Amino acid sequence: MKTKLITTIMIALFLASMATVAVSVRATVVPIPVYVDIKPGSWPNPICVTSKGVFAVAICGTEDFDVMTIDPATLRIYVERVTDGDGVPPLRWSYKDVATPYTGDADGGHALGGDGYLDLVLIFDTPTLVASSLTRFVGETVPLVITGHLHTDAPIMGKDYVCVLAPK
Ligand SMILES: [Ca+2]
Ligand SMILES: [Ca+2]
Repeated sequence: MKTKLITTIMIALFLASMATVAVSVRATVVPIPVYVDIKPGSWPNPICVTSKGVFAVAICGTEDFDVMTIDPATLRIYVERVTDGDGVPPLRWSYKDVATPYTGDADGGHALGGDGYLDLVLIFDTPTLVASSLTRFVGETVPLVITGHLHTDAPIMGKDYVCVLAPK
């Protein structure tokens, strides 16, 4: 009887350790990289720290990536390596071809518009982003990161740069 109890406990411990392994494997899933264009059709992407408006960010569709697979409600934007809160969620979104993936130097960009592939266009509140982290970067070009999930739960990540302007 006692042996049976010990065996049961050992099986339970084994299953618990397997569950821990499964959780840690899930947590280290590498996000799918996506092309992001802040202020589509414009480069560099200026954001004034006293702006009261909104700004658009496109996640670019490509021949191999359908933006309809993204779950927009899961998306958040934040300054790379700055972790004040969990990032800013979009106010709203729509689907329109307004951007072209940029494939040049890491911190560059272009002012191209649509390319024939549908994009996910997200609208963010500028004061909310500024308040979350941007004020400390006036005069600098900083990377903004967007993270979120597809409807399948797979994580995605992309980034683009903004030029942070002082009040005029
Ligand atoms: Ca842009
Ligand atoms: Ca496009």
